[in-house]
Amino acid sequence: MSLHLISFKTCPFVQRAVITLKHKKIDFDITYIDLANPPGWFLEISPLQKVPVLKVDDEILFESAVINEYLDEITGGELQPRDPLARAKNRAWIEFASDMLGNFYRMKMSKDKERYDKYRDRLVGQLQRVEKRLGDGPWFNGEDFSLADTAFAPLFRQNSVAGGKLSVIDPESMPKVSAWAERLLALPEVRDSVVDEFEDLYLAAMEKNGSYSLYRLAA
Ligand SMILES: N[C@@H](CCC(=O)N[C@@H](CS)C(=O)NCC(=O)O)C(=O)O
Repeated sequence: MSLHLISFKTCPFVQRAVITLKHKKIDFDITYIDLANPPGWFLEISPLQKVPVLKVDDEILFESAVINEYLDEITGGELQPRDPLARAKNRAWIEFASDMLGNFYRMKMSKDKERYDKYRDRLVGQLQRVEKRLGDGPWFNGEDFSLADTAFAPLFRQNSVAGGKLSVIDPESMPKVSAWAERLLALPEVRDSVVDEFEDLYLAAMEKNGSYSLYRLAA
């Protein structure tokens, strides 16, 4: 069976799949597209016109959470809890992380303080909720590394750009989130889940958009 991931270099949703693939040491090919100028073949195969898309031989899978569950299921399935309720809750938190990624994107691309503050406040509220949900770790569900960890890790990678100068995680008030994020960022599968030029591309997109948080960084 051949697995071929269609990616955009700074997309955190694709990054979730790359982390899972690398964590499970699954062979895959990757093709990067430009979302500002998507090729016709991509628009043809991607029902929502979004990445990630995973080609499994000639079949098409889309949606990062679905792709990750599939990758896990074909390789032993240990990244989802066995108990149905625990598994459902894990899926719900993965959806929560997707909402956070949306707020993170809107925050980083905000052109003015008002909009920036609005999404930052939402994100901080969500991080505080995660703080209450976390136990003693080391992972989201305690001892067992799971798809919730691979789903949240891209958020923490984005939060760590520019040496953490744009971080919204306050270690004092969010000690568990902070420690969990550091632990995830230290994993080789997370470290190697982005291209070498990730930070340059990420910051360039913010600059092109007139991002308020970059302006704060320069001030
Ligand atoms: N719910 C989707 C979200 C994927 C998504 O938003 N991808 C973005 C890039 S990070 C995209 O392809 N955007 C293109 C568009 O919206 O036109 C998932 O989890 O896979």
